Amino acid sequence: MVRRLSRAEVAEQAAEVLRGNDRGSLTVAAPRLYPHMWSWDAAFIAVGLARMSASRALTELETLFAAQWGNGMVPHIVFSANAPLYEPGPDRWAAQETSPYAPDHAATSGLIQPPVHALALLRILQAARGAGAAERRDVAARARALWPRLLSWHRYLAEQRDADGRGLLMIYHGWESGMDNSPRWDEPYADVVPDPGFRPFRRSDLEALGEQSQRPTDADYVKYQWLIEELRQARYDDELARKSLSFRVADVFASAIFAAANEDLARVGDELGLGAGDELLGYAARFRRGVLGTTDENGFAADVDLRSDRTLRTKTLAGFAPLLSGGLDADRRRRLVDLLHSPAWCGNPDLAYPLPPSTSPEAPEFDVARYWRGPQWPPMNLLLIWGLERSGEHDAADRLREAALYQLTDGVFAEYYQPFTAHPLGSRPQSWTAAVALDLAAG
Ligand code: 9WN
Repeated sequence: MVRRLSRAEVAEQAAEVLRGNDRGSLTVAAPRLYPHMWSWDAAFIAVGLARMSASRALTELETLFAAQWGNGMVPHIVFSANAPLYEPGPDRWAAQETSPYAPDHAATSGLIQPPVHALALLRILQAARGAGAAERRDVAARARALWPRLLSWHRYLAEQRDADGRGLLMIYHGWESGMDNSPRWDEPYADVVPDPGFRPFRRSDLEALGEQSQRPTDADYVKYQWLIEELRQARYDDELARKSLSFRVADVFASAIFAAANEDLARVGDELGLGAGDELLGYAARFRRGVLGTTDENGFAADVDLRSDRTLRTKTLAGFAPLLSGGLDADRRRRLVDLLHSPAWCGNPDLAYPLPPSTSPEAPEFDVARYWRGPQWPPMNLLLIWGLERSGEHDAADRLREAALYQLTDGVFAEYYQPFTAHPLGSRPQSWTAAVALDLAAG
């Protein structure tokens, strides 16, 4: 029998995890498997840290954005020195040698991850309201200094990742979605054919975790590594990448996050007395339309393979994207929330907790243990909770919040969970899981 922690114990132990993974000005995503800073992890971590200290939470975003590229891109990994081996490491990316935009003071990857950062910044400012006057003033001043970097990140995404203005972000790699081996990408990956002479590198992930059945397969990994090679050959140049890469997909979930992030960044800008509100709300509207344009009769959204222009209708939790971006009419929003509660998702009778699996148990690709192909991921629960709240679906948000917190009362803070047995999987303790636990426990 697992001993269940009280809400206060969850908060206490989660804070302990974040302190243990804190390296001063950044929190590593996980001590062994991911010993560096990851972009969207950092945003979730900041949301959790804000429950302890708004000032320290802001430091997390400052560290990430200090590694921003000259063209506004925020890299998906910022490498820390003297960390255990992680492949692909800085040598593989060779960012500084390859792109004029890469910063010279930080080693980074050359990909992006979903833009959750403005959602985090808004929450940091909200947390700062409860702090003393000196911290409040300090956080506001630093947020004002950071804000132009978020604006240039959003401009990069709108201009370079949606060059034709359809309101959907183009990604160059499954890693850019943050849902690496999700069935969302099976079809586009079928067209990725590594050069026969290409030598893939070490599976540091398997060495750290020792559990092959919970990670992407070797066949997946060769493609992941090959795409980095292609991107490096394109010199991380977006114009070239848009034409040449063998993986180019419109990511509907990241696009919905981006719509929400533009609204939140506009709100932060307003609060801090900064401009660009119209521009940001314009992006929000464009991406809201883009997401809605992919939906079916239930409001369930789809990705698009931009090389073949095929719509990718897989049953993954990315389909709930419109809850985040908004704009569904009341009928379809009702149907989408009903779908979320149906046996295909949270209402599945075999689930240990009524939380959305990353892939529907009714989908042929569903796998109980393998990474993004079935397990439940705490930060995704939080995103859906936020989406339901944004959509005015407060009862549904509360139900999800309660189940999400209960799952984390096992005190393990695992990367992901087996949906039928609630068994903790992947790396542990995982920082963003602890951060989500802290946020949920704070209520
Ligand atoms: C590749 C850090 C990251 C998360 C991703 C998750 C996983 C990396 C990996 O770990 O991706 O970026 O090595 O598998 O899929 O969402 O940000 O926690």
